[in-house]
Amino acid sequence: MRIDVVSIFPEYLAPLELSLIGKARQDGLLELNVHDLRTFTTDKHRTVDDTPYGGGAGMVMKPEPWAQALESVAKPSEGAKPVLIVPSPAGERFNQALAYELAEEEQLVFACGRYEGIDERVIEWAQEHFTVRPMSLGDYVLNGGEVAVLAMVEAIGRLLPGVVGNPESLVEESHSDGLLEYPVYTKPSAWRDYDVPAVLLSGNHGKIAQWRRHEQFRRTSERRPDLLAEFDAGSLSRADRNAL
Ligand code: 6GU
Repeated sequence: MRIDVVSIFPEYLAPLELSLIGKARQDGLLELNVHDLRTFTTDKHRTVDDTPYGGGAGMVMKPEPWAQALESVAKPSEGAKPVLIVPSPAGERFNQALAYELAEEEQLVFACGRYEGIDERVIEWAQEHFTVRPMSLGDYVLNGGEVAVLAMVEAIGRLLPGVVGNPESLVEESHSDGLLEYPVYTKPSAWRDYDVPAVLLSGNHGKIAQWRRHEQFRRTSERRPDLLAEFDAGSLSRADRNAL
């Protein structure tokens, strides 16, 4: 996969050189390029923003630097349009299902807006060259798209083949099956006034699996009842019904 990020703060993306994603880049599993939007301006002051038509607070990002930047990074392969992700609190909610879907793409381009956002005509124009996906992390406001890109690139990048050493760790994690993950424990079995649940020390693997499934449902209904409402009851196995 190839990922291009366009931002006026390229240094904000430096953490993508670290840890799992940094290693994936070094290993050639992921090609990731960060571009400074200002290099696509043509005026002396390298202007990227201006006042909003219709009035109001704040500044809006000018369209032409964005068009220059996006045209320069787009690498359509075999006629397939790259996906342009525009981080915005006004976007579609990003989730694990979308991470899996986007992990299948040849190229992702992230357009990090700042200020009050990017001139809307860029979003319309970009549809000629990209599949455009405005995306939000959740219902709160960040100062710009950069932090959201860190989150989305990590969520997508770890799903690429070879990035996570043991692919089994992707199976039994929160959201992989629409439920939250069960709680985990390690040694010592007695710690301060707290004991590890006895079933986990029993060696009974059927009982352990049932307990873990039950904890997944319990946690999900307590913390994220919205997920449980979406959970497809039709897909419940006999073991799930026993765990409920
Ligand atoms: Cl993707 N961008 C911004 N600016 N704020 C957000 C967000 C994205 N997701 C939640 N808040």
